[in-house]
Amino acid sequence: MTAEQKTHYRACHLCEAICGLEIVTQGEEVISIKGDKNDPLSRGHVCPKAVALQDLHADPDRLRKPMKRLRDQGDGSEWVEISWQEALDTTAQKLVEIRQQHGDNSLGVYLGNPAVHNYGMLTHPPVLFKQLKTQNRFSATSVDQLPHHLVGLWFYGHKDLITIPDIDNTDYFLILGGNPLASNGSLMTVPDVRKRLKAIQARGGKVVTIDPRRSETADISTEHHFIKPGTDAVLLLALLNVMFEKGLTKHQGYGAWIEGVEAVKEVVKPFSAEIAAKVTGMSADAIVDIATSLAQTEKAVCYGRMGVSVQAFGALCHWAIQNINIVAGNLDKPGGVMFPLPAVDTVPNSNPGGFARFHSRVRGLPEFNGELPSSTLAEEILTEGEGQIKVLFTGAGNPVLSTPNGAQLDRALESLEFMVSVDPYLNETTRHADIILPPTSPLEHDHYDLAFHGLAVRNTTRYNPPVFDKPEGALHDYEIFTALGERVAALLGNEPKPRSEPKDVIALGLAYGPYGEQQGHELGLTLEKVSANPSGIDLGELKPCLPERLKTADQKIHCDQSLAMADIDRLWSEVVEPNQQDKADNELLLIGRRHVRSCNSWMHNYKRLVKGKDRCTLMVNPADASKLSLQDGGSATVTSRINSVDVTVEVTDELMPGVVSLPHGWGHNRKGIRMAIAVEHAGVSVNDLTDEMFVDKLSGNAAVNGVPVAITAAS
Ligand SMILES: Nc1nc2c(c(=O)[nH]1)N[C@H]1C(S)=C(S)[C@@H](COP(=O)(O)OP(=O)(O)OC[C@H]3O[C@@H](n4cnc5c(=O)[nH]c(N)nc54)[C@H](O)[C@@H]3O)O[C@H]1N2
Ligand SMILES: Nc1nc2c(c(=O)[nH]1)N[C@H]1C(S)=C(S)[C@@H](COP(=O)(O)OP(=O)(O)OC[C@H]3O[C@@H](n4cnc5c(=O)[nH]c(N)nc54)[C@H](O)[C@@H]3O)O[C@H]1N2
Ligand code: SF4
Ligand SMILES: [Mo]
Repeated sequence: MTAEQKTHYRACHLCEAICGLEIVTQGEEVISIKGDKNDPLSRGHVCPKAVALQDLHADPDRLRKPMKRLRDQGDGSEWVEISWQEALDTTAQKLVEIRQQHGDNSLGVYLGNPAVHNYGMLTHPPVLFKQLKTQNRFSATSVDQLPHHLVGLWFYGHKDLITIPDIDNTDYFLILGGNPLASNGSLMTVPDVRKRLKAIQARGGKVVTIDPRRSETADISTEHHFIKPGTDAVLLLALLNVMFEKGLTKHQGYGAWIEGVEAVKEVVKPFSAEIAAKVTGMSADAIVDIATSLAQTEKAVCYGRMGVSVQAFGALCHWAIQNINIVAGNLDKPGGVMFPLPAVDTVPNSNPGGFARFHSRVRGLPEFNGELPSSTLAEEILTEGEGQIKVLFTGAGNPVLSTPNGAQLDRALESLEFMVSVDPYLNETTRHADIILPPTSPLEHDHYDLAFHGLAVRNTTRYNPPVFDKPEGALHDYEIFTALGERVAALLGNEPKPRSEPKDVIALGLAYGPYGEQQGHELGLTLEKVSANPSGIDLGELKPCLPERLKTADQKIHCDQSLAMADIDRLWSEVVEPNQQDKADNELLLIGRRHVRSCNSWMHNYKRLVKGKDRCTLMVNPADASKLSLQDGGSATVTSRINSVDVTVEVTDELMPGVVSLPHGWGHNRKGIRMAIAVEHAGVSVNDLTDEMFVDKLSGNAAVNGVPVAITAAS
């Protein structure tokens, strides 16, 4: 007898767009995955990755049982399956033992990006880590959106108060260093961004993209300007200066809760459109036009993402972006940048974050929100002395491929006394673990987007139960944290702190949230009510909420953040008037890129996503290719301060002269990886070239864009 077909509704957790899916299953099998037309946010949109969810679920390489590495046998790369009991007991024992021997900070923790897409990995890690406090905490945040959190804290008083473009109402959308057509949007949860960008143009508005590459987004923009990588801060300060000089400012309309604009006006004075033109490679006319348009278009947005966040002036760029939106009167206004109000609002009751309360042991980089920059992880493992990391916990992270100088980290991990990874794959990072604890497949647990509803261009909410039953004996990510927490508590003689299931946390969050039953809101949301609407519930457009929602101590916004303003000197000396002698003649600047069929380092094991043309290529402009005698399809050696790597060349005028681009997340050709398809499509890791010493000195965030490299033709 064949099993009956069932239709399930669930949001896709693979990227920030959180598209609604309609998934048909039969028995243990997924029959089809389509867009859910009734999802009020995604309206039926999906990208090619959604269908690969079934490949992820069925992947024979996905680990189902805990694994132990036989470190002392042969070359140390043999693994055996062990019981959960043994895996959890050994892990808890080692964590406690090594930490007792070497001190609190001998424990390092790295949590990666998928943790944010899997709500049990947001609610439950504290069950373990509240007992194992350490200053050596790291995450993908410091190779990503750290500057956004920092300006959230500075301007609005909470790291999670992040301004989001009101894309559906704006008439002028300036995008710096973001390529939502490939990424499906970031710090802007925006399914079907293409349609929404086209709609801006259809209503007579403009989309202006500033990017060293004519990206897929640039291609459908009204205007695109090339910019020399790493010079955006100069452009942004010039935009501010032009607005002040032309008397186009509108911040006066907000009232007394905006302070410090005069000081901003003073510090940006040296940044004329002409100077910015010279430094960035844009024309002065274009710069004046953009500044004027931002200020004079009734509804306008200035938005910056990876290209301006993960570069040497990431924090300064985002300080300037906040000020541009404020000075142009576009903050907290329909069609400008707004704050979503999610159904489970974590802002009121969560830690607002803090900055530079302590510093990394070896290099003295600042913490943010209790985490140190990931660029310092390897040196904290390799440098002897009090506080050296001896035991590492990774969860949903692949820092060997994702963080600068991954090659160094790859070596460092082998020197640890013990490493444990909560991860479904044996990959470049987890191959160094002593124990891998694999969680259930995403389709085997329920789903609520605790993070991304709070970053979305429209307020909506949805909760979905698991598509498949949990296999016998398997554990969800959150259960792994709970089981470890209980064991560690027993070993330390602490009372275990039980935490209710993630679902119960959400139930409370919904009922007491801004649309909740307990708040007397007309929608009266409860988990029950949300569950009864599996395609999600529309909560309406983003609405103005300032100054009421400000979390700053005095309920005001202070635009003149002194740490950012002090960083302008560094910008001047390193970017406006750099010492030309420091620059090699044949220097090019390396940047990253994303492709819609990929997702960071871990979605290359599914045939349907990796088939076709090689995507891990070094894009080079034709003029540079000819100067360097590089052939399209040929091979080149790329050399940075730290390393040399051979890559396949793709000659294209998409890139501006002097700039080359290589995507990240590749480089699967390492020994002992158990991802057969990924290994066949290995590519090279750009983070074997990026430099752990090249960081935004203000925030400590990595700088993976604008890395100086030299290139020669390889045989
Ligand atoms: N398909 C796919 N989607 C993804 C991901 C993925 O790997 N694949 N990853 C997800 C994650 S974790 C994130 S954080 C988001 C990121 O989302 P985005 O920020 O939209 O992603 P990128 O494609 O990296 O876009 C960065 C753009 O910045 C440009 N750039 C590089 N350097 C500079 C510079 O110095 N100045 C300027 N102005 N531009 C520069 C690049 O050419 C590129 O077009 O995407 C998410 N979505
Ligand atoms: N050069 C360069 N480097 C970059 C970037 C860039 O643009 N250029 N982008 C940066 C950005 S934005 C980010 S976010 C980081 C990402 O950095 P990381 O988060 O470190 O890396 P990922 O590739 O996302 O690796 C995710 C890991 O989580 C595992 N995983 C997947 N799903 C689950 C799950 O449900 N549970 C558990 N426990 N594990 C799971 C995967 O098997 C994989 O090992 O990379 C950064 N690195
Ligand atoms: S755009 Fe993102 S959320 Fe939507 S289907 Fe693709 S991977 Fe999933
Ligand atoms: Mo990211």
